Amino acid sequence: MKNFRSDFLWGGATAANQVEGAYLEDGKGLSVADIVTVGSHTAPRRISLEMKEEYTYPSHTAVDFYHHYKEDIALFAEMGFKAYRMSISWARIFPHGDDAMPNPKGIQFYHDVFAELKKYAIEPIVTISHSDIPLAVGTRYHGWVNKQVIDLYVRYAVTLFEHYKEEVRYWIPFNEINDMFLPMSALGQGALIDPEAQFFTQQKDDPNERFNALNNMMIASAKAVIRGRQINSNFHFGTMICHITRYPRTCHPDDVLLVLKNDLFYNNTCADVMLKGEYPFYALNELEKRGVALQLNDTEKALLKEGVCDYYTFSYYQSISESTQPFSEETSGNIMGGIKNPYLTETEWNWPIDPVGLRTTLLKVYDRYRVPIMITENGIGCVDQLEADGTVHDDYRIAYLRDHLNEMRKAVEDGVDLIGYMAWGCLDLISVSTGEMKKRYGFIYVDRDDEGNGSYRRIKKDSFAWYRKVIASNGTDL
Ligand code: BGP
Repeated sequence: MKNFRSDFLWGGATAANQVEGAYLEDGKGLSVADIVTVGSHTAPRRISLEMKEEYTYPSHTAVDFYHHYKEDIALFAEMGFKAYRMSISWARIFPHGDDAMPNPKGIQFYHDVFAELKKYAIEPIVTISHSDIPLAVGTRYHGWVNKQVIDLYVRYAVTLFEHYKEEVRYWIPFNEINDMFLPMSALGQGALIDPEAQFFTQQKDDPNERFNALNNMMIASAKAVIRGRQINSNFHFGTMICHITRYPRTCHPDDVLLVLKNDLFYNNTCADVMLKGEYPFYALNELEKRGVALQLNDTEKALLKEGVCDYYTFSYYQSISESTQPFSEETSGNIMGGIKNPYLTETEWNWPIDPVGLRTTLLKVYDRYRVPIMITENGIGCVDQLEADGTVHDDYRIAYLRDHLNEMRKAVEDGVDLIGYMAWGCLDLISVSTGEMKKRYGFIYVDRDDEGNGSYRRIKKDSFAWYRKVIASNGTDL
């Protein structure tokens, strides 16, 4: 029976704007993430260009990884991490995106982080852009809709490749690039900056602009991949897809067709471009139907063909159910929700819990792309209780992860070439959808609340020892 490969990359994942804090320290510029206020389950986050005092901006302090990275990485090492997925803050390297020179203190910070990881033989997996572009790229250039931003990004990426070519092998050009399929996420990617907007709610949207912004991001990725391989032929580049596994709510043929069409469009388009080098027929037709005129010339088409990634990564939190018929009960989810699935339970934030869906996804994705796969995000956001004796009993998190790892193991037995698993938010961090701190994912509790108060002390949850045992047994002891 097949088991996880002996060099399986067990680890965890975070993103700069959700952990680092120090938002203006050592020359960092403002990022789009720095102008988004805290929200809640019911109140959406706001974009506020003016930095109003009455608002809390969670990224400004986050969980202060910037000053705690040594302690945090030591804790990752104690769990036995083989890899750590992190992102680099573009605005720490180029504070305005178009600065004449990179910021030396920003460059140094990541050298220091990589050196610390190396001490413990932890492989860095680096996301170049995780919903975090310099604000000036949004305000001066109107973000990714402007083709000049392709060059700014490539310059930024090449700067990283040159500086970190001895320290980093695994790169991910963009986090969840297909989030751009949804208007609400275009803001996070800096595709447009609308000061009136509320984050993660439907705002005025121009699909032509949005899909062209996405197209520019994929051209930028291809160009960066080509340049990166020239700098170090051992670099690996991964696409990162927000994979929403979809089920027909009924077996009515119309529901089956609906799910197939949405799967082709939302899940496959970006992965096809970034792994096969061209848009799939379905997406091209669909975009045309939606009035999108893709600005993609023959030179750019050739770049997409040449600059393909070599491994597939995705985030998986839940599945959604869809139907052409009306159903009243709905669920939430990562980026999008669906209709309530009577066979699944849900998290406190109403995200369906579906471990089998992970196996289904792995089989489907491997069958389509036949490249090594890495799960770069998976986990459960919960309100954790810090007990008076300094313990956190998160058995619900252990249960969620155990069930998912079990299905992941079965997918390996099925023959899927899986190379790694990064638990999302291995260290408690700021939630993207709500900006809240109380929605926690970590094995490590951070003492900080939604107003930014707290000692920032790190505390091991029960899941910490559990994950250490999982890694020590290479996934056989769940
Ligand atoms: C993904 C993002 C992550 C992360 C995760 C959990 O879409 O890539 O950055 O935040 O979702 O979502 P949330 O923080 O809203 O619970």
